[in-house]
Amino acid sequence: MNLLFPTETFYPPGFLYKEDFITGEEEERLLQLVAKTERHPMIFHGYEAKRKVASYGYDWNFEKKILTKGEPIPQQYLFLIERVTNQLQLSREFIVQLLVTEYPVGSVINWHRDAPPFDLIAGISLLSDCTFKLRPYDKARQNRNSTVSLNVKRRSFYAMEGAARNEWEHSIAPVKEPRYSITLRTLKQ
Ligand SMILES: O=C(O)CCC(=O)C(=O)O
Repeated sequence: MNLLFPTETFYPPGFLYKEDFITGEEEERLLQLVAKTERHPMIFHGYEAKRKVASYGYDWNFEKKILTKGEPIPQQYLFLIERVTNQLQLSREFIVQLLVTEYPVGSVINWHRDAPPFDLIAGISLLSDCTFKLRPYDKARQNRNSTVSLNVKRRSFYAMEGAARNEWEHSIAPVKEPRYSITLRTLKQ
């Protein structure tokens, strides 16, 4: 279709997206770090998901609905945390969790809002792109046109706060190639 005026991608208020947030070399460094990290199957609302995770700092247990404090965030992730906090104009001490997620081919993350104790969520994508979807959390606001579907690229960064985090939910469609993500979170005050 040849549009006279290019259409701008709509992002829900509070959603930020930046491509090429890290270089190929930095991505490689992070993938090597992730490869050395022990990842365990994600249990989400009673089901073992296909994806695997490793959590540092605070962790939300979806089964027991409690926040626990685990291993500190390894120093090797500091450059990434600083890049994210500089981007968001936030002091780096506010980042209380770093979650590594491995998505084997075909794995998904179903519609959800983030865990209750966390506030801002930032995600860095590694190795492959994914289809990232957002839709209003309130069922009454959901309709045929209310789902926003984005091609979130490898090496990109997204952040969700405010309405995008609280009034919208998100999901990732089955990945066509292995994907990793690093998710950083702040705590609600
Ligand atoms: O992999 C991603 O980018 C999304 C992660 C996510 O939604 C979550 O951990 O709750």
